[in-house]
Amino acid sequence: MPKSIFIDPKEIRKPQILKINDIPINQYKPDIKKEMKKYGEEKLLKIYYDMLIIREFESMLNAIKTQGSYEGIQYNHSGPAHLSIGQESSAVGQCVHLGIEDFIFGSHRSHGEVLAKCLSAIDQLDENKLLKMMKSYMDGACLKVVEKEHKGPIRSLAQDFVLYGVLAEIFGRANGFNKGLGGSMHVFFAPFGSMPNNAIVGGAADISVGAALFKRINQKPGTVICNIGDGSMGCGPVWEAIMLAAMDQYRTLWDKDLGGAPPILFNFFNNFYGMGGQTSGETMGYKILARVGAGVNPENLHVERVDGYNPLAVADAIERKKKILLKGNGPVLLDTITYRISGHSPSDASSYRSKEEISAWQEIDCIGGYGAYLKKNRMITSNEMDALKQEATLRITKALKLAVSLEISPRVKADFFETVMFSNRHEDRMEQRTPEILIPKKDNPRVKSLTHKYRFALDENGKTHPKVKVFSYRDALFEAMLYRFYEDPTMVAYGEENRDWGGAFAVYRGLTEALPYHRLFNTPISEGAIVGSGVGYALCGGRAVVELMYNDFIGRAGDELFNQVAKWQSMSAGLLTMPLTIRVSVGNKYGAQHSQDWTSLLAHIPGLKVMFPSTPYDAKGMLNLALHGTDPVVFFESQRLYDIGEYFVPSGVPEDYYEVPEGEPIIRKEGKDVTLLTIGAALYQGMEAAEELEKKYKVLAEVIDLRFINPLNYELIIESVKKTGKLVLVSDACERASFLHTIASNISQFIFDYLDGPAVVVGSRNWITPAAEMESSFFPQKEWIIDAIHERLYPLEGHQVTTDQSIAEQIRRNKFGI
Ligand SMILES: Cc1ncc(C[n+]2csc(CCOP(=O)(O)OP(=O)(O)O)c2C)c(N)n1
Ligand SMILES: [Mg+2]
Repeated sequence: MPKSIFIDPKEIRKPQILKINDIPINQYKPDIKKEMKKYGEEKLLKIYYDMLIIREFESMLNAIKTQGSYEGIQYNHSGPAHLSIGQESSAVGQCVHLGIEDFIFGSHRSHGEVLAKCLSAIDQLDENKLLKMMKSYMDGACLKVVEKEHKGPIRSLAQDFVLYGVLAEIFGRANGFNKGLGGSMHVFFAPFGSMPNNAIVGGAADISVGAALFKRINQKPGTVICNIGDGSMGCGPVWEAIMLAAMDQYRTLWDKDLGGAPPILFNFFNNFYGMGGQTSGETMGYKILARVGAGVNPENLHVERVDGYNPLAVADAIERKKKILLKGNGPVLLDTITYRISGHSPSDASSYRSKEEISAWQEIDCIGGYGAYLKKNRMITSNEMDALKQEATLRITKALKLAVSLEISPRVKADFFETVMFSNRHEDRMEQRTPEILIPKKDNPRVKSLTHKYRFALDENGKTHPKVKVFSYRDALFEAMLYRFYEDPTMVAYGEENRDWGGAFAVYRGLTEALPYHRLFNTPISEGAIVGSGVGYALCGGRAVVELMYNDFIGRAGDELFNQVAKWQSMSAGLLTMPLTIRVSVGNKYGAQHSQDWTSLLAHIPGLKVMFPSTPYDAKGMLNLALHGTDPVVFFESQRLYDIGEYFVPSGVPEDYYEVPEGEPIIRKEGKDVTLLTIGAALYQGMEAAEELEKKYKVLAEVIDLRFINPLNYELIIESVKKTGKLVLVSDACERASFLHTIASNISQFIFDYLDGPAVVVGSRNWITPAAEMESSFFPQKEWIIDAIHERLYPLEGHQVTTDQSIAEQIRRNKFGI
């Protein structure tokens, strides 16, 4: 807690009654005169037309999915299609007051939202600019297809471009907006402000907050709308996102000139169902979703329930809420009521709702209702309506014809995936401007104190310098952070206890003095939102470093790591980059829930770079590397290592900038008899074992510190094992399914003929981590390594085992799942 905010017991303990402000529900009053004045006839008709286009698009997909044909065109689409028939007015109404700079993120049911946002952007853009954007998008691949078939104005061409780009994406084609790598549930078109859509219910929430943070912190125009369903109100990350968005500090502590809270609107398209679970009355207790806003802050999140069946009611709400957001007075919550006439997906038999209910909503259909309103006010005739419907059908038919053809719309080749898993770029700065820093580097108290420290751990006599005088692993991480903050104006770092506390383990001590609040801040204890907002920040083009105190808390950010951080570069076909570093710390001494090494879990996730330095030299060089790249990095650190100095590079940790080459393990001690490979802090047990092997048994172990889990160059390991013929692997991760087994298995396959015996894996026990005093029975010890070599690889002359590392014991443990 910052010292500037005083918690006064006298105030806090006073008896009071908390009053909650009223929450408006469906307060919009249609008034055609006012609406005409505000929008004009052309715009009011365009709203109708956009709704028709979306309805026809979704109806076409429904026909394709259920009957395999539409307007005589046959196609079998095996992928998903979550349709929004019935919800068109809420999507189109939302975009009426949105500019291109306003972003929308969405869910699995977002075809309509993408189309609505793109169609509205087309109306706003100058034709030349529009053409330029279409020409430059994927080198014009998508434009070329629709251009051939098109006559007429550029805006009309742009509509075809959007319909085809979205449909080709849904069908998984190379000309789709994300080259077919996103598909139905992830399609987006960033140039028009339609941002990634998420197949994970509620997944867009924290990402959207990150995008809004990016806008606020970097003074970008526009707002961010997070479109999610009513079902997502039950998702933890959605609540976490709301908490992060509603922090007081934006107004109490951040620089006033910045403009206040991040401009984020959580819009719930409330169709009253999450698949079949009825949210109001069955799976939730709020009765009216809007009520939730009352719990979050004194402004009730400016919450309202809006009639999403009237596009003009939605437009009105967005116009008013946008003003609040732009003034920095957000966040905002909207409960936009709507109804999906279509099933959750085309296979949905609607067994959870009555025919009467569906009919009742069909009777007040949002397109029919709005059409009748226009007709009543003499803006359109029945014939004109028919003509518009026909035009919509023709357009959709044209897009479908192009999208189903494998000749016109091929798929990417399988090896394309290889090229988009990582962006592999190096960017000194994500934007060209001067970083916001408060003091010159040399005036920083920590920088000053570091000048007095020994940058190599040992003195001339080989004795370790006193701890307080040694430049440590923690100091090394600090230097990498500081460097990048002074280079990259977009860089932010945040997480729990990141500011005044100095980072959970004092890595950031000294950063508080150097950086304004908005570049380094504390967050709620919301690991999901910490990581997820990092995703949103990064995919908008900013560099973020987020910290999870203990790697044991990764589970709290599980979806964010598995499905968001790791996947958005490739799901966007490389259109997005992810310069996001997630610092996590492997604990010890704190028992079962704070002392496990989770590297193996992360190793299994495609799309992540995973690093684990074990020396100060590497800590700095590897964090420099991570903070220079454009890929997501999970950066493991060890609490056992924060205090240690550099023991391996005699010239010490350089003061200047340097990077460790990516994916390259390093030899820590040369040897010829056995290769001893370690990950993370296990290096030090490995070194102890190597020394004893040499001293007692004349066995020269070659110790390799893996450093990188992914990507990983096996060459050095291969060379070493070719020389020694023997491989022992050690890490603090639990033995079962440890990443060590992957390396062991790969080496066995790559150079089987060179091996004298099986690769020997020594991991932690498959238990809970015990109390500090008993940790040596859990984490691999020097004795375990030597005993394992003796029992499983080759006998060491005169060796007496003190632990049971035998094969029989391995088999016994597995039998009991331990
Ligand atoms: C985290 C997660 N849980 C479950 C699902 C399966 N699922 C897909 S859509 C859906 C219902 C979502 O309801 P809601 O958020 O109201 O959106 P709607 O489908 O009504 O548009 C469910 C349970 C999922 N995709 N993600
Ligand atoms: Mg729903």
